[in-house]
Amino acid sequence: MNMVSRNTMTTDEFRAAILRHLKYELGKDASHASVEDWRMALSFAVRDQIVDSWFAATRKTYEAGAKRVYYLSMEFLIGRLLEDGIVNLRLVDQARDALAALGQDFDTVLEDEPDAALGNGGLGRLAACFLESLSTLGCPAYGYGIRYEHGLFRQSFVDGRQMEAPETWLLKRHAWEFERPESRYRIGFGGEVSTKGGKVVWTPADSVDAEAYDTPVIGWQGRWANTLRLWSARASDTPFDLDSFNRGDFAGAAEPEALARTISRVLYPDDTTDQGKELRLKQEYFLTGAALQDIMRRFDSEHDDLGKLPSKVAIQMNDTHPAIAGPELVRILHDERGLPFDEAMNMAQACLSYTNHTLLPEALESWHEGLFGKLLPRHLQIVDRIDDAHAKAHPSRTVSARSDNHVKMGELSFIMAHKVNGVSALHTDLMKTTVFSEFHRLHPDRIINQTNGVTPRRWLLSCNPRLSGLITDTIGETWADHLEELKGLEPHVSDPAWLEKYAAAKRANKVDLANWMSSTADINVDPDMMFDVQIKRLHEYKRQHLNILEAIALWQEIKANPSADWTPRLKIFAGKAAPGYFFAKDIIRLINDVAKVLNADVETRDMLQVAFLPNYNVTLAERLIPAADLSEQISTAGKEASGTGNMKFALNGALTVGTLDGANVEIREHVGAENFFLFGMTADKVEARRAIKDHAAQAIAADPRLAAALKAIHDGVFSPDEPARYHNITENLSGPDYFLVSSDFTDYYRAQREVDTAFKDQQHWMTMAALNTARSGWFSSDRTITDYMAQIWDAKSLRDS
Ligand code: 8GP
Repeated sequence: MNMVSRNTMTTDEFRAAILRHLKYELGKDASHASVEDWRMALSFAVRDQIVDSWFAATRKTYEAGAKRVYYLSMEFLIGRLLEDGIVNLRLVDQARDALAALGQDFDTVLEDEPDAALGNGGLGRLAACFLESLSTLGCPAYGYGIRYEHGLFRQSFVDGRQMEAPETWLLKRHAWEFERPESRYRIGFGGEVSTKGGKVVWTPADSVDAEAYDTPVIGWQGRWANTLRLWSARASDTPFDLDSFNRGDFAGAAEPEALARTISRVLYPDDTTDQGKELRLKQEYFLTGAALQDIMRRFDSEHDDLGKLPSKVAIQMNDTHPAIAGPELVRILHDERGLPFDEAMNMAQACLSYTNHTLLPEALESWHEGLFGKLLPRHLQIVDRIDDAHAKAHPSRTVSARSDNHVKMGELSFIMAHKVNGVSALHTDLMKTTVFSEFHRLHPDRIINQTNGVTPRRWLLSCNPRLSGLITDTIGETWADHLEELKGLEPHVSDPAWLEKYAAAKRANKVDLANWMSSTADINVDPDMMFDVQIKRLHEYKRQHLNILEAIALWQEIKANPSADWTPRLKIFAGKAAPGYFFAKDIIRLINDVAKVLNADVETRDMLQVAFLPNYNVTLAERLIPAADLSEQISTAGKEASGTGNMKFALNGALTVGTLDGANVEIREHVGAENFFLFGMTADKVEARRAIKDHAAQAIAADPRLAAALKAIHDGVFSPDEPARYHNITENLSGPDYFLVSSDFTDYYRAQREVDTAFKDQQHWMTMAALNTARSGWFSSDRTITDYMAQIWDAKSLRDS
């Protein structure tokens, strides 16, 4: 079998494969097939190609007795998979031509696929990029997650307000998963802990079963494929209560199954709200317990000597959500396999590592011992023993995994991991000096940095065919998995003819986006305006409100001086607010209200417009990023752990206006300070600024533009029917203003005017944009994963063996 490249399949062969699936799998005749039928038939034809690589990779891994990486994550934001598969198999031309020969439009068929939103944001999308890079690099790996029936909610706007509806990606047929009824594990909750014959025995009171669904993850050129294994909850015993049914209680009869299924029904919207705490902890143990049973079963099928576990198994905890893996693995090794406790703890630690994704205090998980002990009584005992053992080994320590009657999952993860990593250089430094300073003192070698990355296959090759084509024409095609080769573009940047092609690709992407917005969202814009884009979860620390304040101030300025030489700009926003995060929802509504007023203003609308696109997801990001001129990365310094959208934008030739936060710092170092619009206070200044009484009032007093913008919001200029609608926002920004929006406004406004001036010189702007592309190769997730393999997992590539 040819493992190098799959693009040898001819269009005719491909067409025949599609028709075969349409007929025999879907039972449809071409004359009666719907778009969904065509999408499924195409997907099956692609899937056939993937399965061959998948089996070959599994065989190789067994033959080599190789170490596997297990990536445990509550979120995998995978988005659509069909185009990804086609691109990675290098079948784009064949697929497009085969469908055309069958009278179908390739893009329409791709559009039919639901976007699998099994994650909230950055952490989940990173997990998806990592899986793709693991496959591209040929590192044997599994992703373990939950097969949520409902992913992140669907967002719409009514009168500018966010509405949430369940997301139903499984309502349409899904071609990518294989149900594995034989891989089913019992997951216990509650019950008693007793001692029998000197052994501790946990007898759970309740249980559900976890059933596996496997999705193959194909790497670049189809050379390797790993597995994303998602668990679905089922009733353990009788899913259906026949007695109740026979009594006529039909709802009661179905209850056991319905209750069990609750666990995998919905993605938790975030961890800043209190609702559903118990369900969330159940989900975490459900995922982790199932994954660990599966890992141990696979290990046992290959090895007799338990001592080999750390050399065959690397388990990555994606944030603290799967942190119960520590005590669970100790429980398996000590209670079930009979290792002495200390040995079990050491062995578990040698297998486990932990990534921290946020320093926000409200996102650091901690469970009340009452709840924890009720659901996981044996684990609570084990956590106490782990913590005691750590205390004994480090008598000087002042921090513990058990305090205030809580189990602290960050501390627990730290103790149980042999490596703990942050996701950008700045974030890792801050971990060492803030949340984990005490543990860092005790374990100075444990914290390491692994700056995030993004997969260039999805985030350049697939989403931006025009730019990819130009790159391939210029430097050949090997850049797609050696992204540093983009450096080879640099000498061409000074060639006006080449730069013109670069600019033409960007402009064509903008025209596409403008057409799409006008047909789907009734937003009509001139593609020559600057497309200024902020797309990410709504959060005060990400400061979408700073961006909209700047829009208001600019609007007022244009109105005061309409004949000046303004740089026309469209500000695009997209992003979801957690359903219980009311302040963030108010910011969305404010942006929509401001958009209404500005876009209707005939005096200014040629110079400034605002659009908030609903239902941000991976697919929308793929549409927006290639068309962006300006990337807004404006978080309060010290708050954004890394960001990955910032990398996607730079790679696709958008210039960044940003603070020195997260990976912005490293992006600026790579692309060059002169190709980045910097503003704002640095992380080390933030605390001092916050300590100044009246910091916001002082900033407002010093900047009449800021004062006027806030006053307009306060006076109801954007909410004339309800002038007080946004007083909570204006009061916040002129009072506590924890995220220092007011304090950073003046410098932000200045940086934006610099952006305006720079954009006027298109030749120079495009030079800067192209240099961003040429110098962003380091931000490939292939680089990140290569470093995890060497520095954390001790895992090897089998791709070329
Ligand atoms: C995010 C960080 O906010 C972002 O800076 C980073 O790029 C990304 O992780 C990947 O490392 N964090 C989360 O998404 C996060 O903490 N999510 C939990 C609330 C679910």
